[in-house]
Amino acid sequence: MAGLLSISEPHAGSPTDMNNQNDTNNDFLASLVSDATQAPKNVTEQYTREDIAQLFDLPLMDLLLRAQTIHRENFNPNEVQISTLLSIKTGNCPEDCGYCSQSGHHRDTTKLQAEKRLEIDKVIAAAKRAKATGSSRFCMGAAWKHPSAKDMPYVVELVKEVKALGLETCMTLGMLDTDQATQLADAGLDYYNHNLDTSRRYYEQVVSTRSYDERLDTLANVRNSGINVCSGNIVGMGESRDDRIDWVHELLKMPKAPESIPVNLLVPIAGTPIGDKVLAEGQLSVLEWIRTIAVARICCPTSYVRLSAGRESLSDSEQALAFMAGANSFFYGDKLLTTGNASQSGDDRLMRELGLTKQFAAPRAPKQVPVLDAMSGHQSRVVLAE
Ligand code: SAM
Ligand code: DTB
Ligand code: SF4
Repeated sequence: MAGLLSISEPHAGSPTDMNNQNDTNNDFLASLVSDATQAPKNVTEQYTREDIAQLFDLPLMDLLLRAQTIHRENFNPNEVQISTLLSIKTGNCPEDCGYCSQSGHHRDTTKLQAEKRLEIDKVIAAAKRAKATGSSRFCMGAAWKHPSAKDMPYVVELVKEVKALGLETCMTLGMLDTDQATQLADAGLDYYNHNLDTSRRYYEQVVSTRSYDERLDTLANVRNSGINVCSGNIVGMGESRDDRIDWVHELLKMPKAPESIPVNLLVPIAGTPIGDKVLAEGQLSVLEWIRTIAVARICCPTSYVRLSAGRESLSDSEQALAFMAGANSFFYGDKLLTTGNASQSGDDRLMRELGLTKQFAAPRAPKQVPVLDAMSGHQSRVVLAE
């Protein structure tokens, strides 16, 4: 941080000395530099809502420099984590998320073909292909309100089989109760994705069938089970900058920031209420998405920040700027869940041109300990020891 201050300080006699705006910015940057003699503060104490708002307001170059500096303090800046997505149950979702192709509420207009649960061997075949291409994490998504009791053995089996391939596992299946989170943790699930999507205020314009507090409850259940938390947002749904600020603030109000933060850029899908509105009125500037990435990087310095939906429409330079802003993860492979992704060959070329290398998988190795039956002395089951 001290390095950043010296870079950001105006040089003596430079024109910036006379620029009040820059003085204010530099004062702000200086105020964020921690006193090396103090114990490190946790993120919740470090950034207030006002701090987050000021970060968003910084001139873009100052914001990028600060984000890149913090990125370098916490990660190898030229290494990226890559994940491959697979939809294991597509369409006809009972939730009414206004951006989503898979909601049963919009099926007459999106015309998305719903599908049954994908067979286990097909999922494993896709996971093997993902591993062969160099992906380190395999993320399985289902269009459910929550998994049912009969879905649990299926998803538990998937976690075990995908992990056995040496891949990290991630699932996004809707809401989880404590028992379901524990079952997935015991199976060794590495990450669970459940997005807040936006601020509490704007959320009511987006979803009516699942509350913001229910999302926070699921995230708490995931956190308490020992699974890594993946929780992000969507930028460009018609929300204001205040909503993006409040979303970052929500992450900092959690007991611990998510380990993984997907920052989706809305893929406007014709036939969805939000997609149709954005297609008619125009999309948000990509630079605002890049700002959001930079602020997430600064406020959650040790989290992976992921370029998620929306990359297909971006230029190489826009993506390079997003990595400069501190993103260090992205979805790899030609498809997301129902929409296209940037092509794999294009991503390979971009990584070569940017000098980025793929991070290796490091699946969570749950420690298994035998539990002995007190009467018989036989091992009756194994449990996770954290
Ligand atoms: N059904 C599960 C759920 O919502 O909890 C998991 C799948 S859902 C598709 C995962 C996330 O993808 C959503 O929370 C949303 O943030 C993101 N997403 C869905 N449709 C999108 C779109 N059109 N553009 C950008 N992100 C989208
Ligand atoms: C996340 O935040 N983004 C991914 C993942 N988590 C599951 C999903 C993006 C979906 C984009 C729209 C689609 O393909 O249907
Ligand atoms: Fe269902 Fe998830 Fe789509 Fe919402 S985002 S409609 S919960 S699949």
